[in-house]
Amino acid sequence: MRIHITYTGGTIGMIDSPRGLVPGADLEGWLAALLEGTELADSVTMTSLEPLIDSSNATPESWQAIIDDLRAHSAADPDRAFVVLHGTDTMAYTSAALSYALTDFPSPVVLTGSQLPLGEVGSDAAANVTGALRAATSGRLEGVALFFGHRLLAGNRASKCSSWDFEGFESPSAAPLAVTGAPWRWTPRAESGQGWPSPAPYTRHDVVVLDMAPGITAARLEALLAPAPEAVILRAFGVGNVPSQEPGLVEVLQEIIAQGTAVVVSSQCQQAEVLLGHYEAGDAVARAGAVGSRDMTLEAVYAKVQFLLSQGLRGAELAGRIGHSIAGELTP
Ligand code: ASN
Repeated sequence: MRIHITYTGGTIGMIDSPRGLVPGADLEGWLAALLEGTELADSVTMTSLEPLIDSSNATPESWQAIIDDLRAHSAADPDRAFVVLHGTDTMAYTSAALSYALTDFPSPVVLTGSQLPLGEVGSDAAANVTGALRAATSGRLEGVALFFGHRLLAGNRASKCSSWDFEGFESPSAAPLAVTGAPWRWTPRAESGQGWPSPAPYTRHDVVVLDMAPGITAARLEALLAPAPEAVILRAFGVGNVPSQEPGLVEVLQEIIAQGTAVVVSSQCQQAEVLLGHYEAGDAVARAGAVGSRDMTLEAVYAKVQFLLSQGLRGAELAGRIGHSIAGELTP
């Protein structure tokens, strides 16, 4: 099977510089050596996106550049499988973003990267790239996934959980799609989505992610939300609780919702089921028109809000779509 690799940057292809790690390794040469003598030796093509970036510099436009590359190569050869090499810092945002925009894509897409550059002894780069290639060509995968450490995770259920561990990603609310071994153990994916045919391209929208903390005042929240963004993701406590006894705090949210800003309440718990009516502390924001993010990761919610804004949805219409699965990003 032929495979196309979209190389976007990240530690995997970085080298030392006086300013710290920067892209610059001979990734193509390394990959050719890695695959020499295997059945994949002559089946891989690669695009290096310009410029190669540390993924902390990624934006919705970067997500779109990957999507454009995938679609261009799929149009040329629909039987291909696809791997995206990406920095780990925002890989879970990108994998979620790709999952919404590629529900009509005919081939599986697997993202991976590494904690150590490919040139370092003991690097996790080779294991992750070969694992991603194996997953992409397995014939058992649909949609967008993320391979890291020893696990294949649904792309819109994954979250970076460690800045150093070779098992750097978790899927807190969904079982891994596969675990490596001899043989790999596969678990059928439980969730599916409604899909989104012919999505408009990602464009960058003004979305604020805001953490609640004990003692936050209405004045501070108001200042953080001025001028009003297009959408707010409020990282609240537990099942989505917001301080309800802080004078004026919920009113600030009511006010921006009334002005047309969508407010999505998520949780600071990595594993959460956001249920806004469960406590009085969450009910007030729900009555104001905020919606809960259910069991989506922050990365999945953020990318979903950017996706829906890019499709032209705003305010209550956007909020109303948050609880509906596009690509299996939440448990129904
Ligand atoms: N800063 C790097 C990146 O996200 C981290 C990594 O790839 N391990 O591009």
